[in-house]
Amino acid sequence: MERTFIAIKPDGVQRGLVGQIISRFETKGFTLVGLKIMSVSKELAEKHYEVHKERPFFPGLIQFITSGPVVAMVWEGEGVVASARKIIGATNPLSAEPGTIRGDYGISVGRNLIHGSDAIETAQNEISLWFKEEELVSWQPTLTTWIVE
Ligand code: ABT
Ligand code: MG
Repeated sequence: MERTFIAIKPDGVQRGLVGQIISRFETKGFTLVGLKIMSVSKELAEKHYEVHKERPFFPGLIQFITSGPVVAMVWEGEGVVASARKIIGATNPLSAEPGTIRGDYGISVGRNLIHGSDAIETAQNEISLWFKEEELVSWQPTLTTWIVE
């Protein structure tokens, strides 16, 4: 079953949005299979954002993501990678549609609240970077037949 990596960034945690953000994925019908709050080391941050290594915003990005607790999650469900990106909204919260997380709660690209994997392969890499296999729980919600035909 498809899985994606979602992280509530330090701004989302500090602003008390953890519950509301988790609710969006939960009420959509996706299944939570991994969840932890953590301090992100510089090493983990640099690995996670490795593709942006040469970009001018990289140092600020690493500083930001290591500046406070992050809530790391793995969500499961059919089409969850692309759907989660839609729920999250555009990278710049000012361009993100109302109804998306970034569109509803943010105004700045450097404080965009939440991360979601951008492709199935990226998701697999990010899940193994952030979680050990034994931290993930495979389970079948009893509501499944009321959510998936
Ligand atoms: P992430 O989910 O954090 O990866 O964001 P998203 O995939 O929507 O956007 P990308 B392009 O991956 O941005 C990664 C982080 O870099 C920040 N950023 C990006 C800037 O600060 N300035 C820029 O010009 C760009 C392109 C935004 C993202 N996260 N934060 N914080
Ligand atoms: Mg990205």
